[in-house]
This record gives sequence, C-alpha cells and structure tokens, in this order.
Amino acid sequence: MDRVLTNLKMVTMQPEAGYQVIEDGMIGIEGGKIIFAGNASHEDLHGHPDVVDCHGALVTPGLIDCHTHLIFAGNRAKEFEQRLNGVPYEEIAKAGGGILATVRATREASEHELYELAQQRLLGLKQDGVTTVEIKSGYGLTLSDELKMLRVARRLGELNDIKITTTLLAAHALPPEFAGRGDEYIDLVCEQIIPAAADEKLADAVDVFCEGIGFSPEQCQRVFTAAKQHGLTIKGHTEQLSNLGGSALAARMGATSVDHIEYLDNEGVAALAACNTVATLLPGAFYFLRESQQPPIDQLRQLDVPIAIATDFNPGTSPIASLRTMMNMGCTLFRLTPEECLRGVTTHAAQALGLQETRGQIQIGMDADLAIWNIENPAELSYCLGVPDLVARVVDGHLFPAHQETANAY
Ligand code: DI6
Ligand code: FE
Repeated sequence: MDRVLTNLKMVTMQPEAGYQVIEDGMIGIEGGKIIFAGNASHEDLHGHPDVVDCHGALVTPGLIDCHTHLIFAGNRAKEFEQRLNGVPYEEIAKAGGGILATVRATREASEHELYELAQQRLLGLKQDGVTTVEIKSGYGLTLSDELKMLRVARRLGELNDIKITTTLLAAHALPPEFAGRGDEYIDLVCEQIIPAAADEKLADAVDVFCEGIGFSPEQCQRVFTAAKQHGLTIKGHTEQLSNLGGSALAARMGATSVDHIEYLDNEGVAALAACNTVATLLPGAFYFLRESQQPPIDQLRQLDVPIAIATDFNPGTSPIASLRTMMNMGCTLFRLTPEECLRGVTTHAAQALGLQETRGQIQIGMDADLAIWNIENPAELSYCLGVPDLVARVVDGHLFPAHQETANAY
C-alpha cells in the first residue's frame, strides 16, 4: 500500500448499508485506487512509509458536482439588482441582458481569462469537499467559442487537484445571429460542433436545453442522435419550466441523467425508472428563481429512480458555488433526507456522469477520491453551513489539506 489512512470513521455509500458509520476504520490506497476499506485490522503499520492519522475524522467519498456551467465571463449582478429595483425583465432583455449578455462576454474573453475566473469558482467547490466537477460549455454558441470553453474545462482538470468531466451544451440558447432559424443552428450543432468536439476529445457528453425558450424535443432528438453517433454520453436540461416530454425522450435514448425536472409528470418518472436514468435535482436554480413547482420527489422514490443533486452553478439562475448549500436546500426545499442528499452528491452523481464503476463510493477498486471531515455524523453535511469543517480532500490517493487551499487563494 502506498498510503494508509487510519484512526477514522467512514461512510462508504456502498449500495447496501453504505450510510452506516463504520467506527475504527482504515483505508488503504495503492496506485490511486482504494485497495482496503474496513475496520482497522490489527496489522502492524509501524514503520509504514505513509500512514495518515485522521484523528477520528469522518471520511466520505469525495463529493461530485455533476452539473455546472462553471466557465463564463462577467456576471449578472447588475441585472439582479435592477430587477429587485423594479426594472421589468423585458426591458433588461431588450437592453441585451440575460443569457445573451453572458454569451457576449464569454465570446470576448480569452481562454486565459476564462480559466482564471473558473479556477476561482472551483475553490468554492473544493472547500465543500468536491473531488469531481462536470463543466458544460453553452455560452459560446459558435464552433470556435464552444471549443474554447471545452479546452478551458479540460485544462482546469489537468492543472488542478480536482477531476473535471466536460459536456458540450451548444444547444443551450439560440445565438442572436441565428434568430428565427433554430433548425439551421441545430444543423450547425449536429454537423460541425459535435463532430469537432468529439474528434478533439474535448467533450465527454452532450447536453441540451429542452424548453420553450430553448429547443424543441424534435431538435433535441437530432442533437442526441448526432452525439450518440460520435460515441458521446447524452443528458438533458428538461422539464425545468414546462412539461415538453424531454426527460422521457432523453431517457429512452439512453441519457445518463435528466436535470431540473420540476415539471416532470408520472409518465416521465416511469420512463426514468424503466431506463435507469438519474434524476438530477438543482435546488439552487429552484431557489434563485423562486420556483414553486416541486419536482416529483415521492414518485421518484416510489419507482426507485436514483436522485442526484448538483449546484448548476451559472450566472443567471444559480450563482452559488457550494454543493453543501445544495444538500441543505435539498432537505429544506425538497424535503430530501440527509442520506438522500449525500447519495445525491456521491453514488448517484457518479451515475449521472456514467462513472459509477470508479467513483462515488469508498469501495475496493474504486478511485481513491475522499473527503475527510471534522464531524461526527454524516447528517451534519446537509445540516450545517459555513463552518469550515473540511479537513482534507484526497484525489487519486493524493492528500490536499483544506487549510492549504485557503492559503492558495491569497
Ligand atoms: N437552465 C438554467 O437555469 C440555466 N440554463 C439552463 O438551461 C440558465 C443559464 C443562464 O441564465 O445563464
Ligand atoms: Fe444547467
């Protein structure tokens, strides 16, 4: 074993009883993988080159934020303020506000600028014990600007102590130069942007915004078909503001997850269950938009649909870079249990990214991605906000103390 963590409690999140706290635990790591996880054996570790005494801390799988729009330039704080001062949304939109303001700023930004902005946002997620983050494009909306965003995402993963998966979201909004020509923009997405992103290995998955203000189910189906032809995973922003049947469509086409889903109906839930598609809840957007339509939690539970939780970090509807806050909101806004919330940011989040074989559990053979917390009980992760109780993160077996990350920010 390269490294042994001892004197710890752990919550493995393995499918059976994984939420039980295992006292007197020990985790052995070799080659970045977990090779032992269980009660401390009475093996003599004396003289082992790398024993980490966790002083009784609680260890969980590293948290996974499976839905973010972390890369963009500018922000929309002024717009937020204008709206709260009574300026109507239409007026803001006419003056070039909203999502297209972010598109403009992102197109103008260099890769270096985008990198620096996103790296700072990653610090927030790291403080919450996150070891894997999914990052979407979707504010470029041209071939070159979408690829630019994806390159920044890849580089963030290469140069930081956090793992990044990338998702092409060219079908996020209709760019102004295609106004009134949605189908032609989808042609561009299917015939040029998806093939280029796949050829350059810049995207792991392809996402769409299936909505009245986004793209129709027919257009999304074309995008999914092109993505699958290029061997990419598919997922969708579906049933966020209305029920168009996008979730069922995505599930039947093999999506790993459908996200938002406040307006999902029983038929849609049944489709997710039949296709083993993850339902990803985004309580930050629900909160920020002051949405009142609740996602169908009881039906999801009844049919055993795996529920994930993510930040949806973005400048328009969820400017909150804290996965712990999302766990808390999962409980307060959606009445999920702390166990469901922890599963939602570990095993189910891994499944939403198609990574359930290697991430999201403390399990022999899986990646040694862990979060070490100065807490007694896993419910504290959803219960308490703002207290810096993260001790360290472990990514592929490498230890990153939390206080050092704070120091790096200065
Ligand atoms: N749904 C959302 O809530 C965000 N994108 C999406 O498809 C909004 C993105 C933004 O306003 O910048
Ligand atoms: Fe989103």
